[in-house]
Amino acid sequence: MQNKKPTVGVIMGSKSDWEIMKNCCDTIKSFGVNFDVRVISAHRTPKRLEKFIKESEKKGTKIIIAAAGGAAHLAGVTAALTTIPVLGVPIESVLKGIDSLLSTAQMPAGVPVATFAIGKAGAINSALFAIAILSSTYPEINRKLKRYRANFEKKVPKKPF
Ligand code: RP5
Repeated sequence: MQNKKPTVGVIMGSKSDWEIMKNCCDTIKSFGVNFDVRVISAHRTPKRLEKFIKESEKKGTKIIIAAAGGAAHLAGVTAALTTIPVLGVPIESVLKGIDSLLSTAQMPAGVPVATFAIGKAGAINSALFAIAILSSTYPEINRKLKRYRANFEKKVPKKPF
């Protein structure tokens, strides 16, 4: 049983990714979980990435969500630098995010990145997956996740008309 409130790191390659990643942060927030959100690029700000990972390890961040578009290295490089689990969100790009998806998902064996759908669905699901990971150790988060799922039952109509 852990008492300290957990933190999820949320990083994205550019400020332009925020419109999508806001959905991720809003979802984490709705479960009352702390998050630490930054713009960090694997190729534009590699030193910032190293510093962020060192800080995250020091403060006990449980999961890092990394979003990037195009030749999306951010999640993979992050996973290479830490053993904190990394969840990757491919951001839509000039190739409609297929490049981002493959760059994030196709990690060679040894350094995994759990990869989600392109765009908004992936942003939300990465947050919900982080919540699911945390719910095995934090009963209060588990209760909230069960409530969230139960709401689907109430919201989805039984008939289409
Ligand atoms: C990636 O390049 C970012 O994650 C973003 O999705 C994409 C475009 O970045 P900007 O040119 O909009 O800054 O590194």
